[in-house]
Amino acid sequence: MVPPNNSLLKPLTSSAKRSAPRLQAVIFDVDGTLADTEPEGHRVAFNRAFDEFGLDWFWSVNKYGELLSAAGGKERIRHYAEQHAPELYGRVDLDTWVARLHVLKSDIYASMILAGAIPLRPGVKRLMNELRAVGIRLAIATTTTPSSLDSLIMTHFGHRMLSIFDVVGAGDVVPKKKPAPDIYEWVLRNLELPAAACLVIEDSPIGLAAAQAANLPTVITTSAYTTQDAFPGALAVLTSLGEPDHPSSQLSGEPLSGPCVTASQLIEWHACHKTAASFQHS
Ligand code: XBP
Ligand code: MG
Repeated sequence: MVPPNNSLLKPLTSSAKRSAPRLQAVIFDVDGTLADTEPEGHRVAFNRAFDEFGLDWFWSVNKYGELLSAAGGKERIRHYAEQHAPELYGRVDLDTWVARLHVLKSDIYASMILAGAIPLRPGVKRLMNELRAVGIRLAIATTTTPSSLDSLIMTHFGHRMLSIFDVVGAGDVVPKKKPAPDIYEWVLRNLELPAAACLVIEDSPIGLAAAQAANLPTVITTSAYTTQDAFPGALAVLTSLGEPDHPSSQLSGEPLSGPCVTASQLIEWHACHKTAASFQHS
């Protein structure tokens, strides 16, 4: 753990100091939040896997947007088979068949990511470095497969995911995927922190619902598929985390006080969270 460096923090307002517990961990979603992986990453990998599997399935950009209502790759394949391929959905070995197809898709996806197909979103690496520098722990809560996340982190940080994140909740560690709160509750248990001491960064309504159901204050950075969505109850909604030379635009919620989301901005928002007082007893 990197020791706190309080010189990097701006002073909190007096109301912020009074109202909330200290921010101790930031929990990041992956797809759409760390990187815009869905339209040109996961979707393309699914289509290549279908091709290699001899399926005539093709998920267009628009169709894939609809299919994102089924969180998780295996769940998405099952959902599509149920609607479009009843003969496959009726197989007695459906679970094994879906798992094999999904392993193939995940291998294709990892190769694409390791080849640098998808950049991190603006501000992600900067904010993570800032948070670690002030002693705030990092964690992951995602529906995506652990090997897919590890490829993304290796590619952009040059380290395995567990050297950056204290806790990684990914894939099938919980049976019920987002919008169920289970993955966030699993991460909180493993961080050994109450929800009140944490803050989430998400990109989708499904992710926001999962975090809110676990009582976690949530900042949204909208992604390719979620720019038109509503995010009621989010702490702040922005177009990205931004960089000093690539400013974020605020869409709603707590005001952003500079061009980009910094560690001190997250601390300030977290401290001002209006339901923080009730969280103190959770
Ligand atoms: C988004 C998802 C993922 C990916 C595919 O996850 O629903 O399932 O689309 O990943 P999140 P896998 O926003 O929670 O990161 O194929 O590896 O399941
Ligand atoms: Mg997401």
